[in-house]
Parts: sequence; C-alpha cells; structure tokens
Amino acid sequence: MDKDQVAAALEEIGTLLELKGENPFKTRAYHNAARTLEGLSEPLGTLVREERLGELKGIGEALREKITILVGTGRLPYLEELRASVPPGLLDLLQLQGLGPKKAKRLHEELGVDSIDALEGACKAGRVAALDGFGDKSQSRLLEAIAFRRQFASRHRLLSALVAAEPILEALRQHPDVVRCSTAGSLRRWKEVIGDIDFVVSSRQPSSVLDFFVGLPGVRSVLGRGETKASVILDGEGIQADLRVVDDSEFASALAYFTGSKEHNIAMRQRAIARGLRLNEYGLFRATEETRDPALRVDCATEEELYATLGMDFVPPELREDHGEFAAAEKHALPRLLEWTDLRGSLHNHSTWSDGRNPIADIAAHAMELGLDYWAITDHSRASFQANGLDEGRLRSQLAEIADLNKRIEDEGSDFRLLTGIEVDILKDGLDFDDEVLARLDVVVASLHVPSGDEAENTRRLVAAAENPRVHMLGHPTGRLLLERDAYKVNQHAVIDACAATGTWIELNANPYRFDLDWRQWQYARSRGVKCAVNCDAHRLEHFDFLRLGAGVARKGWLTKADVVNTLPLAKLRAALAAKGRRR
Ligand code: DGT
Ligand code: CA
Ligand code: CA
Ligand code: ZN
Repeated sequence: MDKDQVAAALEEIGTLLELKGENPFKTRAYHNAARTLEGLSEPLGTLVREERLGELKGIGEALREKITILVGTGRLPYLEELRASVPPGLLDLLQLQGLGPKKAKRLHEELGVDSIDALEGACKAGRVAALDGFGDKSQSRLLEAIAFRRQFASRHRLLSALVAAEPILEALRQHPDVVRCSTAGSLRRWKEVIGDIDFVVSSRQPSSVLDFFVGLPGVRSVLGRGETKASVILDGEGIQADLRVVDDSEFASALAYFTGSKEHNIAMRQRAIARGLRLNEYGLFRATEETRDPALRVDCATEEELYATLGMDFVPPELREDHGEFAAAEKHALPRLLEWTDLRGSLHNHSTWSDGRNPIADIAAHAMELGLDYWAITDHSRASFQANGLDEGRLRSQLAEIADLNKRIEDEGSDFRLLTGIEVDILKDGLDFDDEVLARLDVVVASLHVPSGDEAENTRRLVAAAENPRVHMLGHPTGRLLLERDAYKVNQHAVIDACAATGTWIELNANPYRFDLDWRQWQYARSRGVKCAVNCDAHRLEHFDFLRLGAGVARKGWLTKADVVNTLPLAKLRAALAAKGRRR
C-alpha cells in the first residue's frame, strides 16, 4: 500500500470510530495522521523500513503499528472488524451534505436509521424534526441533500472516470485478440462529468475479448453480456463501463458513433444524407435508407477518412458538442488546439504557508523534476483565515524564502524559477491587500471565496477586481464544485467583458472539482481576446497532474497555445505580467 491508500484507511478508521461514538481525541488522531501521511515527501515504505515512523508528528505507538501492518500486508484486521461492526448503510449517510458522524450516530440510535432510504422515510414522517437538536430546518435540508445525492449518484467527475478507465484500456490494448481499441463517449470528449465509461474495440474474436473484459480485476459486477457488448460496474465509485466489440472494418464509424455527442452525431448523419449517404454505427453506406449491407459500404479506415468523406477536417473529440465545429471544419478553420505539453508551469498554487501540504522547497524540486519552467506560489490572503491565509508580515517572510530558493536554484545552473504571488480574496469592498503590497508580487490571482447571494453584487466585485491594475487574473471565477456546489450567481459575460477591457486573464482552474471557468464560456472569452491561464491550484504534489486535465478542458473550450499565457517561456511571461500594471 502506498501512502494515499494508507491515509485513506486511517481516515476510514477515524470515521468509523466517530460513528461508534469513540472519544474525539482518538478519532482526531486518525484523521490527523492521514493528513500527515498525505503530506509526506518521501516514500512511506522507506520510513517504515528504516523504522522512522515515530519521527512524524502525532504518530504514536498504536498508529505506528497499524501503519506498518498496512504497508507490509495491504490489510488491517482491526479495520475489517471495525467495518463489520457498523451497519454498511450508516456509512452511506455520511455522503449526504451536512451530515457528520455525530448526527448519523444519533439518527441510528434514536430512530433506527441505517440507510439513506430509511432516513428519507424518517424525514417524511417528521420524526427527524422531532429529535432534539434537529428541527424542521435540518429535516428539510436533509431531504434536499438526499435528492441531490440521488441526482448525482450515477455521475462522476472526469478524473474518477479516467483513473478507472486507463488501466482497462491498457489491458485491452495488450490483449492478443484486440486489433484497435479506444475510449469513447463523454470520457473521450473530456466532459467535466461522466455518466458511464464507453470502450470500443475491434476484434475477430469478440467473445474472447468480452470474457476478458468482464473478468478484469477492477470489475465489481456484470450488468449484462451479449455477443458483441457488455456492461459492468467497476470497483471504487461504482462507475458503469460499456464495451462494444466490432469488426475492424467498422471500427472508425463505431468509434465516431459511440464518441458522440448525440447532437454531433445527428448533425453528422444529416451531412451524410445531404450527400446521398447513410451513416450509422456500422459504417458509411451508399444508400438512401438504413442499411448495414457490406456491398454498399464506403471504406473509411479511420475517423479522419470518415470526416473527409463528409467534407470536413478531422474534429478532435473534445469539440464534438455541436458548438460550431461543423462550420469551422468544412472551412478548414478549426483552431489548432493546445497540447498539454505546451504548458510550462502553473500560476496559482499553494504551499504549507497556507493550506497546501508541501513546503516550497519540495514543490520546486518536483516542478524541476517534471521539466517545468516556472511555478507560482500564490497562497491565500489573510481573510481566508480558515485556510491559514498570510498577513503582510508572513507574506514578507515567504518572499524571502522564495528569493533564497531561487538563488540556490540559479547557483545550481537551472533556469527554473519560482514566482511569488498571492491568491488575494475579493472582499465586499475591494481586495484583501493594498496595491502597494500586491505590486511587490510576480503573480496576483484574485478570487471570490465568500460570494453574496446577489448576482449584481458578485458581478460588481469581480469586475472591480479585474479593473485593478495589480490583479493579473481572476481565480476559479464561478466558485462551482462539480457534483457538490453550483456556481455562485454571476453575470459571466459581464465579467469576461471586463477582463477583455482591462487585459485581465481568466483562470481555467484545472482541479477536477472545479474546471472553472467552464468550457462552454471559453469560445466567448476567446472571441473577446481574453487570455487563459490553465492553473493547477495545487495543494499537494499529486495536483501537478491537473495540468493534463486542464489542458483537455482548454481544448474543449477551443483554446490554442496562443490563447494560454502559461505556455509562454519565462521571460515572455514576466513581460506579459508586467504589462497589466502599466495599462493605466
Ligand atoms: P454520459 O455517459 O451520459 O456521460 O454521455 P455519453 O455521451 O458517453 O453517452 P452514452 O454513454 O449514453 O452513449 C455514448 C455515445 O453513443 C453518445 O455520446 C452518442 C451515442 N449514442 C447513444 N445513444 C444515442 C442515440 O440515441 N442517438 C445518437 N445519435 N447517438 C447515440
Ligand atoms: Ca458514456
Ligand atoms: Ca454508455
Ligand atoms: Zn481559491
């Protein structure tokens, strides 16, 4: 087990103990230990082997023993017994927004609630409102949370789907009976939220491939298996995955069909009909009615050929949403989309100075190892006190630390540089720091963390931030958390217009919970000449991987390398950063 798996196990122990009503110091010790492990900069296995776990803050004898067993064996009988002692439905309750272990425990003990369904029944019967410390308001809030959860239970953030799909695709690719294979559907289109995962495979032996697929280690259960297709539920979040097996001559059309979107497919079929052809999942045919007669087939070995036959350039999967790709592809005017390897660093990131998990030196080392050119440290400002935001004094000390580090990096002969910065809170009437303070920083990201309920008010605050010559970009401009929290009310076009007028950049926050600004807004932003910064908003080293996710979302928003500022080499980026302050 690696550190994240061990941390997850400790987290689960803490939660289970809370559900059982254990003393808070004990439960907190498990949660804190999980945090500590996640923030480790060296492999957990090494610490265990060298018996140095005791050096870690808050890891006492009992924890040391459990961690050692988990790392060594991948299992922990203590955790298994604990799991068995708690009704499984009780854990589900914790997935409801606003319901913590303490309240779940009381609902269980006092009302016998042991599942989400049982809780719904109790709420509807008014029994929850009657409980001490709950009341009408929390009862109706629980019902809302249940409805919300039902709506989203079968939807998954892109990263979860990718993590589940990639090993399966790799396994299929290695299988001797597989000729070609690909993901399809919303995953291939890089949608921010995924219903199910789709795979398309070509093979002469469909049944052997299907046997292999339904028997893969990550498969929890088989929903259905036919001659040419199968559907399964995967371990983890329980994401559904569909596999289609076709003959290799049908691969291009099947892949196009199952990639979608539905809207894109409908337009494709119309284009075929307009040319006296028929397009379906089996191929492109010279026919005026539905057919799959091989004698009528127009050979298209690849999607490129399929699009060419229909008079278009190849449309990258991310653009297949009927958002103007047809008009552009027939005029050879599709943009050349950003590649994730074009990105040279991220301009919004956190460290242990605020709520990040890693010290700046480790962040720099990791960025250099990945071959990046720069990395901005933009910790929270003082108003974000719950995130340990920096006041002026601490900010000054941080700048000194970064200057020292950069000096050391330069002395070692590297061109990599840390950039200084802040993620400054947009408050009711202005920013959390004065212009003089902001002027000392390389990068200023302005974010609205505590929005008002009023659209005009939020819009006004964001526009004012954009108009500040010291602000380089707006961070996560709608504040949404996918499948958790809607965007705050804001007039997005008005904010984009203000950014266009002031030369302010807009962040595409690449955290898979955010992907904010949404891909649907970028065509408008781009048309107004607004530049994008694809930022990790990294809080730990693993978040460096978000660059790839964010680049995919930028592609989905039709963005090119020239539209994205953090593709610039360092000197040009510095010049672009300096330009904002000189505008007025
Ligand atoms: P999802 O799974 O809800 O995130 O979205 P998709 O796009 O992956 O949808 P899915 O898995 O139901 O189907 C995969 C693709 O198959 C879809 O993007 C387009 C194609 N498809 C499925 N049903 C239809 C249909 O009724 N008409 C057309 N034209 N295409 C369809
Ligand atoms: Ca799908
Ligand atoms: Ca599907
Ligand atoms: Zn933020």
